[in-house]
Amino acid sequence: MKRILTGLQPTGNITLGNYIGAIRQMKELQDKYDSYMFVADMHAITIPQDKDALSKNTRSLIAIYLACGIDPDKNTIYIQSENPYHANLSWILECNTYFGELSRMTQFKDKSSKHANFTTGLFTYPVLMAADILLYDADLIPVGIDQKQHLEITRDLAIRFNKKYGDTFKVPEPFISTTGTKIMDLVNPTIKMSKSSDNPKGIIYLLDDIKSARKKIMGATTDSEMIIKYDVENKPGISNLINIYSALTNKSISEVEDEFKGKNYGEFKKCVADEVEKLLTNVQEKYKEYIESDIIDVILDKGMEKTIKEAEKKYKEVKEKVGFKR
Ligand code: ATP
Ligand code: LTN
Repeated sequence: MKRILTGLQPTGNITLGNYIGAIRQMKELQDKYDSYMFVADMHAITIPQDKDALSKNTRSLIAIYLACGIDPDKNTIYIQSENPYHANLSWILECNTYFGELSRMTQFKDKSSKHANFTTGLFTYPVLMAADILLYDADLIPVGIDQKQHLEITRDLAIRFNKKYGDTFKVPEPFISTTGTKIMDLVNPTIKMSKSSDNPKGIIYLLDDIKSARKKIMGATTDSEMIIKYDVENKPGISNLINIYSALTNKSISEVEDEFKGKNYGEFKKCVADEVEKLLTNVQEKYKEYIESDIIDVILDKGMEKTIKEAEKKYKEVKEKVGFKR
């Protein structure tokens, strides 16, 4: 059985973008693949985090996974920082990564430009991500398109290491769905909807109050053309809403365009808001049950034990290959 693996950072409240780009895909694929889903808390601290918020967000993210339908019987669910081998492998990979290739990462350029002072962790972030993946011989990595460049470097590192030290790592493939790869901010549809951005009006959080989520959709920036047509360049707002509707209903872009031919933006937005409401209501009901329950710790202990064992084996192989042995 092929293995899929993905992680989300506990950097804030989970957004509709995170759901559509990553969680939804894992949910759809979990029946057909051996699935690994984790919380990337070590990636989160590449940007300063409040320690109480970090641990609260970590637990909350597990409850969100479960509430969104990630089945603990079909998935190995774990927290990155509970397994020391991620950082250990990352170091060895860092010593096989060029400064120049990390300097080209657009996420690094983007995030470092927003902070007067940024850490070396932010710079080496993609290497830790490569370690997350290569430790477990994952085949497919479901992510939003913003992570594609990090997967390319993961592949390059795996190939480079295999060439230098002999076959060690499986070379993973990105798994990027054809719809909803990048959900945009509702107020400014030319930037990504991101959980750490500071204008909540443009972001639907999965735990948003339903009324306010509907309001955000109804108030989303559009254009004056009054035609429901997918055209990212000239109609970014409408195209974003089409993407959201298409992802939540499993309809293709052209099916959505046909469905709303001749309708006005108000009618279209109301239908998008209905779909968002359905999703949020369902997720929030389940979230309430999980966040209070001890089941989270049972699942995490199991995931930690299993992944430490597996990662230890792979790390030992790597360690010996690079010459860390007596
Ligand atoms: P941050 O703002 O802290 O960078 P984020 O909202 O970008 O967070 P991540 O934790 O970096 O979220 O990403 C988790 C997953 O969600 C990744 O697979 C990423 O590709 C996906 N993702 C994030 N934002 C979007 C979006 N707007 N549209 C589609 N997928 C997204
Ligand atoms: N960098 C990713 C989170 C992440 C990840 C991973 C995703 C960390 N390690 C391994 C897939 C596989 C992000 O910010 N979305």
